[in-house]
Amino acid sequence: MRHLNRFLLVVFLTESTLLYVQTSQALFSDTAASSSNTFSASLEFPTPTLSIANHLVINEVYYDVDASHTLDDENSSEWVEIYNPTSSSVDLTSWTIEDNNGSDSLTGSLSAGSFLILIATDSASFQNIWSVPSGTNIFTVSGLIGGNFGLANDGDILTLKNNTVEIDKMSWEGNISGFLTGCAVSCPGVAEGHSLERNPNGYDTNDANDFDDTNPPTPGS
Ligand SMILES: [Ca+2]
Ligand SMILES: [Ca+2]
Ligand SMILES: [Ca+2]
Ligand SMILES: [Ca+2]
Repeated sequence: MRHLNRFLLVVFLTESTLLYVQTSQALFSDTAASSSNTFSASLEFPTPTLSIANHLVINEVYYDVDASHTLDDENSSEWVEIYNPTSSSVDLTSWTIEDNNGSDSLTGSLSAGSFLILIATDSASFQNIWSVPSGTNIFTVSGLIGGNFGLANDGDILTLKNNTVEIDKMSWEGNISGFLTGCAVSCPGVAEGHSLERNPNGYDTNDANDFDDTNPPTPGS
């Protein structure tokens, strides 16, 4: 009788072990299937829409010039990149760009997905010190960019207008008027030789954080 009991105990233990292994395998395959399902489902989620503007934007600003990119002086070596993120060409007749103390008239047109670099020197000198993609629009403004004093390193604002309609604006450091949010006390600025650039190009939520500290700057791309 003791032998029979021992035999039954062995049979019970063996079957329990098998059942446990089968259950473990079943659990494992259920988990694997579940993970797989989750992964498949995530592929079907829509890609979030980034806030790319549906109008021209001030896309990159090189306001704090370093020695290796200085031509005659600081202010004549500054530049501003305008970007057209829309699917249509824009006629720039009657468009202006303003800083804190003056404005410049633009001219020509900017085709869809293209960049325009506003400079305060001649195009050849500019392209000697900056690598600009061929075909990029470059426009020399009258005098300095904005008003008589160029783009102040400790804070300034740029406003892009079509006639009197404000299309885009941004500011940096001590000037906090260029954004709705993101710089209540002072706006982000950059070290000498860096630029402020929208990331990605055309990204515009009217927040100071739409711009990144970019080094090296990228005029025309
Ligand atoms: Ca400057
Ligand atoms: Ca200024
Ligand atoms: Ca804006
Ligand atoms: Ca750029």
